[in-house]
Amino acid sequence: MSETILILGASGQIGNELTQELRSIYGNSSVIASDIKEGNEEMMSSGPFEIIDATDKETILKMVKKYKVSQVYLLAAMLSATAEKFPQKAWDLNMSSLLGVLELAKDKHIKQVYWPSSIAVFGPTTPKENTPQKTIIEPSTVYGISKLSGEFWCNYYHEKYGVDVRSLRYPGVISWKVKPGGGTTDYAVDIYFKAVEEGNYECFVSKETRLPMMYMNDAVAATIQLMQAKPEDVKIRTSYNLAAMDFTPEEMAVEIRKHIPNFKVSYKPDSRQEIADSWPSSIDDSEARKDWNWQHKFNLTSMTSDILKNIQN
Ligand code: VAH
Repeated sequence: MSETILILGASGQIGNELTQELRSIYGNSSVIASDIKEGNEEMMSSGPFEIIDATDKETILKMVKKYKVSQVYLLAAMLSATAEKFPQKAWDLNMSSLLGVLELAKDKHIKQVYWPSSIAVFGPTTPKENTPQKTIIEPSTVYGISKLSGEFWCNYYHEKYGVDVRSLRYPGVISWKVKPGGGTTDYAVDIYFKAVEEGNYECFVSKETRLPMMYMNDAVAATIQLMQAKPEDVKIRTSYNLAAMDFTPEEMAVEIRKHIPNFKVSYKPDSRQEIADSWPSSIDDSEARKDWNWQHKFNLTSMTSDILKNIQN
């Protein structure tokens, strides 16, 4: 049976690249992109686009019926740093959008749901090294609280109503096509652009801040691989730990200097340092590798050369 996919939040950092990859697999006309604002030229010109607010369940249902949608990818969310500035708005956007889509699946309007969680579910009491799938989860950020709640709503709708909802705890995701908005890990994107454009970067977290990170290519591949896995292989219905690498801004600078020798970094930690300090420094994703054969492809060296090559072109 052919799939028709609706992406909510398609203009965002991950939504944009998921849209392109899904269109290359399922066909441009089978992947409807949507957001509250239009996306980049590549996305807008390659297939159908609708203006949809992810919290507007009625409009989502109308579009599901209009396009006979079978799968919804819900990428719309307010990220960690912005969520600390607008807690109630973040909670409303992140939670009502998820509950609305889960209800559509429960009422059989759609067959499958993808919803991203994050390593932000973990808090300062979580073991920091090789954080296991099941461990202490006491988030200290609004974003982390919304992701923790969302994970257990997903599990509830799966257990109680048989909803086929699947989720990944993304690490910091690094890309060059569409910049992220309002994240704590955004420094790991900004640093590449500033290295090319200005030859120096003022980093808003300390040089020894170690965080789990992943290249966008791997994050998109993992997402689609999970959604295409056999239902019986998806054994975790809260959200899977997902990992590729972990590094500090200083290790990034050393890698960048292999391409831009005089690149300089200064450090001026701001309020995002406290958020970063509450998160793990590395993740154990052995369940994902065991249950549905997850395997990352990019490390800091190969990601850095790929990003700089694309930005400099
Ligand atoms: C953020 N990029 O910084 C997101 C992500 C693990 C971090 O959830 O908020």
